[in-house]
Amino acid sequence: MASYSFPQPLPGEITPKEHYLRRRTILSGAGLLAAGGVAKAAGLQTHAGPFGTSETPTSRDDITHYNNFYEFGLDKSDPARLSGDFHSRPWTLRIEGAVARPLTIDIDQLIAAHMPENRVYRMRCVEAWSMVIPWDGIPLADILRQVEPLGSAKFVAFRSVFRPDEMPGQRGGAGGISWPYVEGLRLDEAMNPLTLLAVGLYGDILPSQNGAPLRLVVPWKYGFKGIKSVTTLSLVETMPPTSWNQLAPDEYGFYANVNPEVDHPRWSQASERVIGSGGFFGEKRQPTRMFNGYGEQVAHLYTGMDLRKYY
Ligand SMILES: Nc1nc2c(c(=O)[nH]1)N[C@H]1C(S)=C(S)[C@@H](COP(=O)(O)O)O[C@H]1N2
Ligand SMILES: [Mo]
Repeated sequence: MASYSFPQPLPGEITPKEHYLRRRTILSGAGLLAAGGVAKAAGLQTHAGPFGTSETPTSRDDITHYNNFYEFGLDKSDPARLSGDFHSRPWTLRIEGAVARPLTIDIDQLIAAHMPENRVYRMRCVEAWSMVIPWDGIPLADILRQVEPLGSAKFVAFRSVFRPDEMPGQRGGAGGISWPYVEGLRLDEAMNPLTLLAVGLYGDILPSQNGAPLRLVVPWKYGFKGIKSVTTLSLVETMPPTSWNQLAPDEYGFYANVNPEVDHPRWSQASERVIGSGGFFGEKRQPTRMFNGYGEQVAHLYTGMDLRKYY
């Protein structure tokens, strides 16, 4: 496999370009560019949702500068630094497969049809760190109901975008992942009220490094299930392949439920590093909770399953 490398932008280029792209995204997102008018709103129109947490959200700066998004590189700082060429608008989402009403829809039409709601969720990466993230998103169940899954549909397969011209990590063998990144959920997991398609963060349009223009959020599972920059959902009959499972099946399962009792083969999952809690004595560690603390809402999905076998 080719060694992984990417071009480095000059430091002076980064900020102005990001600002420009970000501004353009917001304007077109609000449908204001064509009119040539004055921008009235920079944020998303959202409403309060039924789920939240009392924990203090991680800072916007940490959420947008400590990322895993291998399409832009392996380092946590790469997605923020190297996503300046990525265009998240216009964007078409396609929902197909075993559904009565397949759907092809522009992201901003989707947002207009389902006003995003605020969901503050804990996020636990399989690498044993965590954040608390104020997403704005659309419950996946609302969109799936609209396409009317057929009785034969048992899983949802998700696919990310493939744009090596805009995503430097896709031009090399970043981490050995074969592009595009793919993920999957059982249909009942996808329909659970906690499962969200996020389109915003802190009330603003989702930044590229967090998976613009829409990414999956499944808060009781390890972060890698939260596939970014999704283009296609396909309702299927059999368990779909998932990127991390294909790469290292002994380390990353299809289910990937947060579980402090089932260690990763190379490290413990009993506790987690809390990003942004760092003071003089370093970041705080806290115990990891079963299903990331969402057991009341999701434990019933796994009744009778051996969670050591189905990790
Ligand atoms: N397409 C794609 N989606 C992805 C990844 C990726 O590399 N590519 N990384 C995953 C991992 S490992 C994590 S922890 C989360 C990180 O999301 P965040 O950067 O918004 O916190 O995104 C997930 N979704
Ligand atoms: Mo992760």
